Amino acid sequence: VHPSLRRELEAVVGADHVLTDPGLRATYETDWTRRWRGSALAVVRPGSTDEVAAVLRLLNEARVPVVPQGGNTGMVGGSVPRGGEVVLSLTRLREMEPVDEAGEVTVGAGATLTAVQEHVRPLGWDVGVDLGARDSATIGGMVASNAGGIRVVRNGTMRAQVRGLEAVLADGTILRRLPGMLKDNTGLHLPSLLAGSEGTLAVITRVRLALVPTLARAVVALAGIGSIGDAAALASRLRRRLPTLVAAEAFTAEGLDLVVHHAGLAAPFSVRHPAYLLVECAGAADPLPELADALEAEAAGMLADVAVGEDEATRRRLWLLRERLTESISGAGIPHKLDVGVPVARVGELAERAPQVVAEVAPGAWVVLYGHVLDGNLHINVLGLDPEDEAADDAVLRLAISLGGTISAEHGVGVAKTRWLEADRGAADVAAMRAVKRALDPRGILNPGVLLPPE
Ligand code: FAD
Ligand code: S2G
Ligand code: ZN
Repeated sequence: VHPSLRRELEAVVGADHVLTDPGLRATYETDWTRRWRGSALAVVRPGSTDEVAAVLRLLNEARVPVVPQGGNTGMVGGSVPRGGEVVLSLTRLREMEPVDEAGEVTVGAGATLTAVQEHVRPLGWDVGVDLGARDSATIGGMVASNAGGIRVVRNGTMRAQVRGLEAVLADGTILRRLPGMLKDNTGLHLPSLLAGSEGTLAVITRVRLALVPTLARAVVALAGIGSIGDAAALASRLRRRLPTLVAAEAFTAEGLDLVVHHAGLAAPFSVRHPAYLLVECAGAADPLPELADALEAEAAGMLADVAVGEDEATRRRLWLLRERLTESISGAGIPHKLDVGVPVARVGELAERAPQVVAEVAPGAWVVLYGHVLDGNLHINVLGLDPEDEAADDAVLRLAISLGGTISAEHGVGVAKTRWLEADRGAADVAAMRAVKRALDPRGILNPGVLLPPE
């Protein structure tokens, strides 16, 4: 980085927070899946909203591109440099305000999900979104990528949790509407616009979250089932009966094999079933009786083996079989992770056909399927591919589009899926997105190459 620019950056954030040494930059330059990496001009770590504004003003003036970064747990290569950008790490913006008894809290963009959970749960509140990366994923990154996770069927995605935001535009302008209201009809809604913008429209510095009440009683059931499609169909019928349903996840036997092997967890049953359905019910009273009745009434011979967890430890042990899939797959190689969505009624067809379309173009590859079935969201992870070979990605993403679905249900577009954005959203939508991008970041310094394909 040019010495004068470096001196100006150091004058804003302090020399300790402008990293140019390759060794110090390294952890900021490779994504979690290890599929994307690039060398940053520098890593800059502002300690306040005003410092973010001053840094962006400098970089916008110098036309230096910026990659905003939170916990760097994103799955689509959007949080790491492609080469020559400044990585703007928001992890120092961690402060959390006292919880408002109306069930809201304002936190810094760099606060991790776990930190916020620990901050609000003792007061009887919880964050509506939960996901396996909770210890590293930051609230700012979760808003920017509109994270989904394991509670969407009950609480919606991250966009639905955001009551107010503070963010900084490329030229250093600070936008702030933090008190936030559930109903606020005063023109364009900033939180909706920035949620899912993946660091391309503004840098989020503070978030006001609407919280959900903690539910005193919970039960988890894990069952062997014939297929992912059966799991989706049964979960839909359970949702109709069970207002206490908060999660419905499914995964295949191949995934369980990896978790047992890599995470060293015990298989839940002596028999290896083709697929598994995990559901969680939670409420003020014990939800087990109604779950048992619903399974009795709706499962009609579809389930083989059922394990039930009532106490915290058993529930956690059952969840780990699902939550350890991501790291277990990464233990087996560098996966091409295709997080796609289809209408729930077509989840079965997607699960059937995805391995077939992959086999046609990549005979040596193998597929691990799992996901949030009631969100219509499967994570089609393909292993055994050359990182540069995107034939399997193309086949799966086009399959999702052909089923009336989306090329990204929760992880976003990043750099991974820009090639398919127009095939999914159409030229008109992409043009409209470009118009908004040009308006808010006219010099195009915010995360170039992410979300919108190069013109
Ligand atoms: P990063 O990875 O640092 O960045 C993500 C994107 O947001 C990038 O484009 C970046 O430029 C931008 N960004 C980051 N911070 C800011 C900011 N303050 N302002 C503006 N832009 C910003 N995701 C799900 O949706 N559901 C899941 O169930 C799920 N499970 C996961 C499980 C594991 C084990 C792992 C490793 C990841 C999982 N993820 C999941 C993916 C990831 O955790 C989410 O995408 C999360 O929202 C990323 O947060 P982060 O702070 O790590 O963001
Ligand atoms: C999950 C994590 C990323 C992946 O575990 O729900 O979102 O595809 C995923 O493994
Ligand atoms: Zn997921």
